[in-house]
Formats: sequence, C-alpha cells, structure tokens
Amino acid sequence: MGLWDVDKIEYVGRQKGPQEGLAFHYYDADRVVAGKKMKDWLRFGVAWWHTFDQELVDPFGTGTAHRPWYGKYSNPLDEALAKVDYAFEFFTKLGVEYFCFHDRDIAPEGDTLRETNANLDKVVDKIEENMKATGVKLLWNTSSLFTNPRFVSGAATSPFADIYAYAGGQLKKSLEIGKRLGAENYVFWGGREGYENLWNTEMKRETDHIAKFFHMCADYAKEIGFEAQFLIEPKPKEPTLHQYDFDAATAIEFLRNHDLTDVFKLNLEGNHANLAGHTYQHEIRVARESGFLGSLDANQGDKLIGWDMDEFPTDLYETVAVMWEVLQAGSIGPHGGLNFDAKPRRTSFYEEDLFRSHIAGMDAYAAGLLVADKMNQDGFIQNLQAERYSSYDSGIGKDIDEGNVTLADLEAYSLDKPQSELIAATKSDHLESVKATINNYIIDALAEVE
Ligand code: XUL
Ligand code: CO
Repeated sequence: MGLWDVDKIEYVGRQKGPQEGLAFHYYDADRVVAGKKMKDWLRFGVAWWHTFDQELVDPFGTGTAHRPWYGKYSNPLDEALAKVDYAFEFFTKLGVEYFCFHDRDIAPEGDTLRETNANLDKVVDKIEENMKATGVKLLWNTSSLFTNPRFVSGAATSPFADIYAYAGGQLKKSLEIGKRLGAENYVFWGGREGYENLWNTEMKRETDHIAKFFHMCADYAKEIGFEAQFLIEPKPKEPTLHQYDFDAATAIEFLRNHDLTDVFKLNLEGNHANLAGHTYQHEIRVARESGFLGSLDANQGDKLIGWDMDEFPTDLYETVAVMWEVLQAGSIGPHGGLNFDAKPRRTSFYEEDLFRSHIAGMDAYAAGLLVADKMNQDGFIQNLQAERYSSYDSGIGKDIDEGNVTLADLEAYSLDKPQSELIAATKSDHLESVKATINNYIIDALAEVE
C-alpha cells in the first residue's frame, strides 16, 4: 500500500492480539492527560532523513526500501521537490504536527555553497507553502556538517581552516532557513566533532574552536532575530572514535566552561544514551535536574548490537521512564518534542512500513505517558523516594542538608556509635518489589484503555 492509498490514521482504542491495521491504539491526540492534551505532551516530529531519504542500507548491504520516487527523476532537485509533497501528505495522514531536517536532507548540493544555497531556496519555498497550507510546524532544523567528504576530520573542530570557514558559511544559511520557517529549536549534533586518535589531535584547541563557532552562531541568530532554542545533541562515538559531546553531563560541563549556558539546552536520544553506557532515563534525569532538558530524539538501541540502530521505540518500560521524567519536568523542554530519529528495519521495506513504524512509536510513547501519569497520580515514586531519604528530614540529616555541620560535628556524632546501630540505620529498598510494581502499573493502566 502506497502513501496515496492510505487514509488518515485514526485512534480506534485498544485492540487485543495482532496489530494489523493502520490505526492508533493508545495515541489519542486530544485526550487530556495530567492537564494537557496527549499531543501537547508528546509533540511528535517526523525526521526527514530517515523517512524520506533513508534507503535502508547497512554496513554490509545496499538499500532495500521501496519508495515511489526511485528511478523517476533524472534531476535530483526535481526529486527533492517531489518529496516535499510526499512529506506533507505523510505528516497530515499520520497526524503529527512537527518535522525536523538537516539542510542536506531536503536539497542536493551544488558545486559551490552559492549553488547549494540556491537549491535550498527552491525547496524551502515549497516547504514554506506546505507548512502554511497544512499547519505542520518545524520542531527543529540542523546542518549536516558530517556527510560530505570535506568534513572528513570534522567541521568546527576540523584541523583545516578552510573547512571550518565553509562550515560557518553553511551554518549561516541554515539559521536563516530556521528563522524563515519558524523553527522552534535549532540542533547541533557534532557528527565528526571528535577524534579518531589522540596522538595527532590538539583536543583543547579543537574544543575552543567549536566553542567559538557556537558563539558566532548565537550572535548571528540574535542579529537576525532567530529565537529558536539552541540544542546540543550528545553522542559518545560513531562515526568518530570519540565525540566531544559525549553525554549529557559532558555537554553541560562544556557549556559551563565556555559561557554558553544561556544559549543551549540538550536534545537527548535514547540510542546515544546507551552508546554512552547510560539508560535514556539517566540522560534525561541529568538534564532535567540541571535545567538543560530541551528536546528528545525518540528511538531505541538493541542490547545485542553495539552501534546506533535508530530503532523505532517500542520498549514500554523505557517509554514509561522517559514520560515519568517528562511529567516531573512539566514538559519535554520549553519548545521540545519527540522527534523520531528512527528508521524501520531493513526488512520492513514497504512504503506502508513508514506508517507502521511511526504508529508503533507513537503508541509506545502514548502508552508510556498513560502509565507514568498513573504512577504520578498515586505518588508511587515520590513516596518511595521520600521514604528512602527520610533520615534527612530531621536530626543530623537535616543539619547536613542545611549545611550546618562540619567534619568535626560528624565525627562527634559518629565516634561512639556501635556498628549494630549503623547497620540498623540502613534499610532494604525491596528493589525487586519496586520493579514488580512498575510492571503492575504498566499492565493495569493499559488494561483500562478503552
Ligand atoms: C545521529 C543523529 C543525528 C542528529 C541530527 O546519530 O542522531 O541524526 O539527530 O544531526
Ligand atoms: Co538524533
């Protein structure tokens, strides 16, 4: 079934057994959960690069995807323009309000930056018309500073000054496009901003270069009145051996060291978290608690494969954790959303799998929101955390929290306490029961969905 044969995807309620049709079973856009419509908690976005450009290649094989534009256009610009019609039909039928793109996803490069920018202008004209006609908005745009061979050793961390300069010129145009299309955020993923080998790398020099680059971008955005929230998207490695924006904590430290905390928040991605040795929840928690939660790239990795799989998120346990963090934060970020930085598996190559994969991801996040809301209403996690730290509510704990003690006070308090008293001060957290309770919440909250 091709895009033009598909009807608008509707919410039909929970359905037991095989999920055959093209319909939502948990994502009910206008349903109010925790004071907001589902669509406003989730703010789903479609990633242009995976959905319209990805041929489903892997390191061992060429593309398997069936797409209606293959072999139809001799001029790449004509193909790019045709994809705009397809994209907006797709957004509308799926019922998502946002999309995201890299500059190089939407228009082919020319030989010079000037030619490339002219190509971009033609496609952006058409995107702008379609945005006006459909009401679909730009969650964020970004610049691909990693695909072309000129960026072989990075862009704003390249050892080659001409490449750094080109990246700046490319970025300038991208910010102008963001302004023109009303992008709510602007993302920087440092695809090759890292190193392959430390022996030939001046790490401090490279990170100073990229900090200067970010300041220039912030200055230019201000100059043209582009008010999007800037976001850094951390990833520890791949394609480089080491990427400087390794994880949330490292990126925040970088922003603090380079006077960029007013300009940036973070765009966090599930699979990137796993590559850094973290859960997705960990990365979101780090950002949330330090005020840097900006937006989310919704996908998941695989326990058995150590690379960036960009799978559509279907792991309910993880979507519950993510949405629980989001409920605590009050939103995904000031202008954040859930961008599906995800592609169907190479074996899901039909056009209709573009719908099936998005539906699976949207339902998994809607279900995660419903479960997290139930847990939140019951105060389950809040209560267990309050109980766990209750020794800080009074006595020595309160003095510690309020900063009223010295090491000498702590010594005096502890000097004659017998071991038996100290062991009695620790309590089992019954962690397995906590996990079993979360399972119960998943089962119960979803069984209630009509
Ligand atoms: C790569 C990745 C990018 C960014 C945008 O792993 O996540 O697609 O989201 O450049
Ligand atoms: Co991403």
